[in-house]
Amino acid sequence: MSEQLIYIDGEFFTKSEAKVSVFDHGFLYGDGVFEGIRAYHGKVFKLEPHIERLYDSAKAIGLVIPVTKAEMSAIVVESCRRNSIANGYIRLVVSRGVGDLGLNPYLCKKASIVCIAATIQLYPQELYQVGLDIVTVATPRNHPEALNPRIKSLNYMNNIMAKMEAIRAGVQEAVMLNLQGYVAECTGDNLFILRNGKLVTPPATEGALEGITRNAVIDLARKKGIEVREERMSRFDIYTSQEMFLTGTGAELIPVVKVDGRAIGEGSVGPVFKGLLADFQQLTRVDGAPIPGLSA
Ligand code: PXG
Repeated sequence: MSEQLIYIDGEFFTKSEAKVSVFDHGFLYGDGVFEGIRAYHGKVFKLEPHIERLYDSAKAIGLVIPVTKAEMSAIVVESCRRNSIANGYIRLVVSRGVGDLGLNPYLCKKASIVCIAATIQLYPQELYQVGLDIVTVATPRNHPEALNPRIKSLNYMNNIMAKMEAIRAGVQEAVMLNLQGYVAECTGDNLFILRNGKLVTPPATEGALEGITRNAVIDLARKKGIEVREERMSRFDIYTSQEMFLTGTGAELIPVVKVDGRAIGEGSVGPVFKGLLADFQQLTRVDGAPIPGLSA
């Protein structure tokens, strides 16, 4: 395969030549925003909502993106085309750009755009069949008035600290609570439980990113006639649920069978999850912005 081509500010560079300045405030301060997007079957899945969320995140941190949404969409599609990525993962990053040493973002002249089209696997394949064992961690999700979790910012320290706690506890993922002690989300995924026949997920206002996979699953469940509620939940609700699963662009849909040592339901992957996974896989076949030459 020819060398990977990475988009930086209007040009494509080979992987070895794709470099950004050490004075970029994305590197110095985590000052910027990003999206993780997937391509399936030659189409960029849910491209429009990802682009919308990127611009909303940028708006919230007062960052002006120097291209239009249509141009940004074209950058993503072209990155996939040039790298022959029909099924893969796209990392789209907008940083504050090159500035001085010193926080002042207004000294950064122009935001920088990077797009990497590649592949990703977040969890070992077998965990998708047997389900995850996860724990609640002590690190609370960021307070929304400090750094709103609805912003997909380049500063993932909060999530990384939680991920470290999980790994040190011998598991792969962490349930994060908000400062009130209610369930928010996992480190890079939203979470759902099935309780009394209804699917429940925390509202974004409880300290979660409004996940695009999450929203797709909500739509699919409602189409199936499953009642879905965006409702505040506590760990009690998780422990006493019949099923649980996580959603995210990286993780896709992955079942959870144990939380803090409590088996969820029967402690095995449940039927509602299996049905939604099949529907999601079907959706990835039909939804998405076609990549020229790769789309069936
Ligand atoms: N919450 C957080 C904190 C996330 O970072 C999600 C929820 C799910 O959102 P989407 O829109 O993807 O359904 C995310 C997304 C990675 C990785 O490398 C993480 C995400 C996406 C892709 C890759 O760990 N997180």
